Amino acid sequence: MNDYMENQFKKRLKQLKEAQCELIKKVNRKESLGNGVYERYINPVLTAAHAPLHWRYDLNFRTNPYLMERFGINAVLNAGAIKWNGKYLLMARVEGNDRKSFFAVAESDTGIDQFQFWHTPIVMPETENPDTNIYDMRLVAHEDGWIYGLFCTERKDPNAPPFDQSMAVAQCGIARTKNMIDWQRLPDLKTPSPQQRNVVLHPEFVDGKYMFYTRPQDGFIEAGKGGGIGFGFADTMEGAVINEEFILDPKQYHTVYEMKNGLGPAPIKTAYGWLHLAHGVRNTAAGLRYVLYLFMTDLENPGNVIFKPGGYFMAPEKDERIGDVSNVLFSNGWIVDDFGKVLIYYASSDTRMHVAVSSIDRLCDYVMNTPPDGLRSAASVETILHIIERNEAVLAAEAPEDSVTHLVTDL
Ligand code: M1P
Repeated sequence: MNDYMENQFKKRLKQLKEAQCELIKKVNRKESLGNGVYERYINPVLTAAHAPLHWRYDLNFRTNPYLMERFGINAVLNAGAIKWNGKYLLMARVEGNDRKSFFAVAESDTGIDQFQFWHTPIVMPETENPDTNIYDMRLVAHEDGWIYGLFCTERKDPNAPPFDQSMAVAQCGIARTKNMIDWQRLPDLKTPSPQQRNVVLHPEFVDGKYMFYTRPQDGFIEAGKGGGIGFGFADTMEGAVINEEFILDPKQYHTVYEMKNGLGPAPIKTAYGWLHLAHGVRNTAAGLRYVLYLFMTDLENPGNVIFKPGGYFMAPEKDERIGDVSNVLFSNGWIVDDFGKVLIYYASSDTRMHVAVSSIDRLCDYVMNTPPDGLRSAASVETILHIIERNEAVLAAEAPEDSVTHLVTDL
């Protein structure tokens, strides 16, 4: 009987190893026809199934004869990203079946596939006020020489009445490293707002100070009177304090960021301005819908928005729509690669990670030339009429047999 069980154990272990190896080695492919702004890659780049077997299973026959999972992983999402020593690294939010998230680095040679987790998760030191949950790290190689990780630290609200076990407080945790392995925890960011999430560090000093993008919020879920994406300055990272927050990108009625918004990764410096990726949230009968949008701020004054296309840049599609929190795209990591290529890492429905590819040129073109939100239906029609008018000469010059548009126009 024992021999039989041991053989079953070995067989199952072999199958588990083969399945994971096949998943990790899978080559990814670009979608054939994107929208011209970016192309999505077809397979998710990181999932719960990528979590190493030695994190999840006791691999000893004597203590785990059924080879059952001892620590389940529920989801891998919202990853920060950085290119480090020629490798593409994702600092993933790994969420266990117990709902607690932690950070773990997955590495790839290509940036678009074959991501593999490092041997152990990140051991993140705590402050004197221990974190209940940590998630959504933004990685920033700051010009001061450190790599900073800013993330959300969540703790139970000390004022929660006993009947409410869900009241929490979100704040910005800060840690830094020089090698991506050993992290030095710094005091949490202090701001005038009751709660903070989606805080991002600007990669350069501004007038000799550290600049932070913030998202002031009244409660754990509701941004409330916290008006949108804000910013503020601190003198030091070793006990960072923002005394005043300014709103740079307000939430606005009847837009994709009507309910709340938050900055994604740290902005990219381009010849025209700082390129920002953010998420916008609106409410629907089916719950909150999270989409991604872009805007650009002034090079000299990064708190001043100079271009902002209307609507979303990316929204959940096909399988991306479904997951633990459905109808959500969220991004907190992108990498500028050689020749101006940009790898945009995003999570779908709080469940898995994907990548889309674009370039600095294309993203700047998109941000600078996409019409802004006219905020009324009539303004949208006016925008389309203007595009048609500009196309008339092009349409007139086309041979009818070459043009689908002509067929439609002729009907
Ligand atoms: O569930 C969607 C997202 O909700 C939060 O984002 P925000 O603070 O903007 O509402 C975060 O908890 C994020 O992790 C999550 O993906």
